[in-house]
Amino acid sequence: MTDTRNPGNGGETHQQAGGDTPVLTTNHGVPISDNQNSLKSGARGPTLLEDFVLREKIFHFDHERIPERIVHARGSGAHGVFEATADISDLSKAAVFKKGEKTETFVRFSTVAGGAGSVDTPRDVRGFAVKFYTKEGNWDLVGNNIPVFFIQDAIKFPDLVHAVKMEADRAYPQAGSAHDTFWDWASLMPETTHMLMWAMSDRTLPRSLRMMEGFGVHTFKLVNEAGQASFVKFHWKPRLGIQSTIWDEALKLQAADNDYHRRDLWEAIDSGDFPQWDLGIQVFDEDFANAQPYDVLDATKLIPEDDVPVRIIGTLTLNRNPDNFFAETEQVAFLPTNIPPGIDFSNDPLLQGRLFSYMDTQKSRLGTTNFHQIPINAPRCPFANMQRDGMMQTMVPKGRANYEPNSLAEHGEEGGPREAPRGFATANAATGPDEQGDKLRIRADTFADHYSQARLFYRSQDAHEQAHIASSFVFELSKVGVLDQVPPRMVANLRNVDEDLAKRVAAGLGIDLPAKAKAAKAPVDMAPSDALSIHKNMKPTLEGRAVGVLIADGTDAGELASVVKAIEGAKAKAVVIAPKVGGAKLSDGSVRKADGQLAGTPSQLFDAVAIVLSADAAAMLAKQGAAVGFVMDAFGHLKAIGASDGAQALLDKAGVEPDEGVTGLGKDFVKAAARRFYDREPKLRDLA
Ligand code: HDE
Repeated sequence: MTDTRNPGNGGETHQQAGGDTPVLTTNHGVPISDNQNSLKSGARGPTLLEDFVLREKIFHFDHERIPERIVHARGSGAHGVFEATADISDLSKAAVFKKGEKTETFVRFSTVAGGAGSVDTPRDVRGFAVKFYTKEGNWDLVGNNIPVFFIQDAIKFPDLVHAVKMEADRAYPQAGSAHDTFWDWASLMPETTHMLMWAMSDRTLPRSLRMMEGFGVHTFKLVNEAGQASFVKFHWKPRLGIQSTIWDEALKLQAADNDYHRRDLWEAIDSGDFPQWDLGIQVFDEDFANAQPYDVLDATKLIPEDDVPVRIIGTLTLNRNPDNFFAETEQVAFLPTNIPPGIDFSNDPLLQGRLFSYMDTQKSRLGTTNFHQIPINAPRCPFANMQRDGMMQTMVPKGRANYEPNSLAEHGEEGGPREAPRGFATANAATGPDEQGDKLRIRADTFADHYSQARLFYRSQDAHEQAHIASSFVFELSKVGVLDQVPPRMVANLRNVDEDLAKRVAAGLGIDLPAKAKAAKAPVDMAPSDALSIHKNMKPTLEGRAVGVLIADGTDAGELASVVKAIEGAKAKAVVIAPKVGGAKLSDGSVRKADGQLAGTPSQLFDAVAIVLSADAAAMLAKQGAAVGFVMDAFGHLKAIGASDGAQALLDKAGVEPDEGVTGLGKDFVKAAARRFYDREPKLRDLA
């Protein structure tokens, strides 16, 4: 039905309730019959204070925002399921690990430094937080896409975050570490060096949230039924392999699509292309821990996979997009303190600080101690205790049993819940030797080596990756403004990592090589580890990726159809781009609608491009910046370019030189499209 009561003046096209369409009401259930006009005294008179419909609507709107997360403000979430695939009952009694057990999950990926409205592709660490709604309560594995952290002790976290976020007086830059205060602080904190190597590598430029690893970072413990504990590190291994963009591409992605990662995740899940990760564990004991040259309680250190291989114990599948961003992704509250029996904390001083922080931050963000009752946070298993009341209490406990012990049941009243026969108290009984001693503000000597693992990381990279790291240091330090002392201080630290790296960064900045910084403990050489390199772990697959297919009037219909078929056959998305979004008239007279307009759909959005043009169209497009840029950037971003014979004029104009990655449109294109051509890079840009 259409509302015609106020013809021509707001309301004439609005649907009214009836049939399946529910009635619009206030928050208190009063029906609203006019949602277009406020209540006035006379048609042109003042609005009346008694208009509770208007007041309630505006009142609620005024309070729609809650404080954003102090870190990790920008995030994307998805529902999923975790299936345990290995029997590790000898290690942990946790129900979530029972072979065959399926556990509902909610995952939130995030950038760290930027605000909620910032872009998806800055150079930044990514959060990888997983909430498992296990039978024995929620387990939150709140990790990152990098296995180590900037600092060793929680007491330094506010300094780190203040330094990296926008500067206090000017409120810029947003979402980036390339500024004075971050590098001032980092260069004074040698313990950041290992994490800085990761942060300056392409790990912080993921191609997709679906193509990055995740790590629990800290050493945790697994506890079995007998109460025996083992140390454990958690790893998420993406089924699609690791893939990163390169810096120039990431910069241009910020312009092309602010929501690049969020959209990619949403669309993949929406189309049934469910992203998957395997959960791996590195398990070791006290003897192994004591034999290492680093401390396993130090979150700036990893355990090389060559020393303790990663054992796969389950698979996470993200299979459902949130119904509502605010209710789920924004309100989800991760707590590292959420662990079920069978998993336990270690004494890592960074982890210990986190155990305090998260509960606290949720109260500030969500406004009430009852945030656990919000559906996305509530356990899926029953929960009951004597905690009562508080703001926004939604549960209605019956009876008088709000204390324990009680004997109310003896009189036939509800006595309420009682202690579990099996739970944390028993799990904690034997989780490693007790550490005791004087009360001290001190850091163990075993935390003193800040450089060996930074060196290990750098030396485990291939030559292209090393060049990217050196160039990132140059770029970031080149953005340090007035603080002249900072770049040399940073390079002085880098001399402890690798002399060649330090020289490259100094040369790139145009500064003299400073004296080596004094190391708290002299670094040692560790055996390079292939697991630390992205390039050594990329999967030569097009699966889950996207290829931009550029067409124009005159494109050969057969060629287009076969290249699209080949791309889709390789489980990738073929996205057709044309100068006009209405499409292009193909050689057979048919019109192929475009998925994107050339001017607004640059090639950085794709993993490879196919240029399917007639000679006339190529000559015409060679005069258009968007078309030339499309091809030039694809080449510059080291992507495969498959081209029809007719496309040559455009390729020439874009400066494309023949190499392994420049192919025709046949099978060799789809094979090439699964790769990046890093060997091309030194010919195209000066890297440090
Ligand atoms: Fe966090 N961190 N963090 N963090 N962190 C937060 O909690 C904090 C650390 C991580 O998608 C906050 O709910 C302290 C390491 C992720 O909702 C806050 C310390 C790692 C997320 C907080 C750390 C992380 C957060 C902000 C040092 C990787 C996003 C909002 C002791 C292992 C979770 C919130 C989401 C969020 C504190 C260090 C990962 C303020 C004090 C190390 C993925 O509580």
